[in-house]
Amino acid sequence: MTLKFYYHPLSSYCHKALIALYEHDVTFEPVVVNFGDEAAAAALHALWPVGKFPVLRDEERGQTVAEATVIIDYLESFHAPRRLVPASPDAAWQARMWDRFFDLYIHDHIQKIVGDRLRPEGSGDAHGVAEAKAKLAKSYAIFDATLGGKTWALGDDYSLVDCAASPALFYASLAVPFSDTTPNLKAYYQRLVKRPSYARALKEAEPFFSWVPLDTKPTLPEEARGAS
Ligand SMILES: N[C@@H](CCC(=O)N[C@@H](CS)C(=O)NCC(=O)O)C(=O)O
Repeated sequence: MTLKFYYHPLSSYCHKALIALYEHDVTFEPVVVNFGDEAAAAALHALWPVGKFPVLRDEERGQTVAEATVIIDYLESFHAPRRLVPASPDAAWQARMWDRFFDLYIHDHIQKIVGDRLRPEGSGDAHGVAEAKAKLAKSYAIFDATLGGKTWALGDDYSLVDCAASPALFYASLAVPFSDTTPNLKAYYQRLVKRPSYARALKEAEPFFSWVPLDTKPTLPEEARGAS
């Protein structure tokens, strides 16, 4: 098989790229990396010394591709028939901007909160966590206003931004639940978890949900039950 996807079913940034693989219905070999397994972690580092996943290895083209957004771009350039990054220049820069928004202003904040729970006893950063939670609430409000009545982040077509938004919102909402002040966001989230590509990724993550180091553990959303 020419494409190998290094990931873990629970990892949020891996979900982002996995959604695109499922959206495109691309054939690939899943390689589950458990960081607790030294050999598996070393194999990932050998491919991508940064040591983070997702990583895509294209054996046929001899390329190693890291960073979820870049993997999505790469799939579109070489392996996928349809576009998750819109072709029109105006829609394309908006897709890029909101992709950055979800990574930097939602996803990274929930990573900060989760990361804090993994720190050794006594070395937590309570101030940083409180700040991250406040920033999440602010980002929710910003996106709720931007989204308005649109079905997907950019309008009628499911895009890169929706791939980014799905895991970011899934995990962020465990730490900072959506409130009635962001009804557009709440309804959008329900559409995201029902999308077959994300419902499938969530179903595959479900056996690992108890590993999430937050007080509120994830549960498979009702909308994602029955996904295959
Ligand atoms: N900017 C990267 C972020 C990737 C990332 O943070 N991956 C996490 C899992 S969600 C990871 O590999 N964590 C392990 C580590 O940092 O050691 C992307 O967009 O792909």
